[in-house]
Amino acid sequence: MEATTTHMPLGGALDVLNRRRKDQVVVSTMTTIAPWRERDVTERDLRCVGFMGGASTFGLGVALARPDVPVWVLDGDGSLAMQLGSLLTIADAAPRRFLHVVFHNGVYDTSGSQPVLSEGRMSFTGLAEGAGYAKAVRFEDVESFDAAFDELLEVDGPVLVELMTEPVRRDYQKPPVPTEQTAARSRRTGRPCVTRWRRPPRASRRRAPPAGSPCAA
Ligand SMILES: Cc1ncc(C[n+]2csc(CCOP(=O)(O)OP(=O)(O)O)c2C)c(N)n1
Ligand SMILES: [Mg+2]
Repeated sequence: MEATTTHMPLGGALDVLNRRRKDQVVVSTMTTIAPWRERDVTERDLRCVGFMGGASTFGLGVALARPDVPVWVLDGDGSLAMQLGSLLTIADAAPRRFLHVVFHNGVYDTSGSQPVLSEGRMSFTGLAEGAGYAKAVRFEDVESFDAAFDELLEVDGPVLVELMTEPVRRDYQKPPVPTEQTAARSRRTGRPCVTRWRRPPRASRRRAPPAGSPCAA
């Protein structure tokens, strides 16, 4: 029988981390940035924005500069997939107090929920073990992650934790599939096959005009 994977909510996973948070430097990226910021923000919270795949080596730089400070990296699966070599770099440097948390939601959630390559077949735990991490563990529910977490913090790193999480932006509007009409036009003209789509209005654009503005009702 085929084993099915269950997925935990992102918020529940972040709560487990936040409850143990002390003096660690935490590098967040992608869909973890906003919800982590809503929790306890300190001057030790660093954000890796846009630089896809850079969070883990950014964290490694901090760990090498300050071996006395524990570093947690909250990484995206698509991001890590883009920079798999960073696993070797981190394993080779072997920072002792380094926790690499990969949020394995199966998609490039931030950019529109496209599936990550080889989803359902690959394992970041396997990749990290193969690269030479001291320990790598996968969790599918908040409770088992919570129960194992304190012990993991005692392990000499680098440690990778792969959290099977639910994507958060299921409502993202994807561009429509080209219609037969646009495909035929493309074949006729040799121009790219593009179907126009309208971006949903930004919340800021929907805001009511300020009182006194000629546009105010
Ligand atoms: C080098 C590079 N390529 C593409 C992008 C565009 N981009 C921004 S976020 C993102 C998806 C990130 O996916 P993942 O790391 O899985 O994080 P999630 O959004 O699922 O939390 C992409 C493709 C980028 N920022 N940098
Ligand atoms: Mg992802």
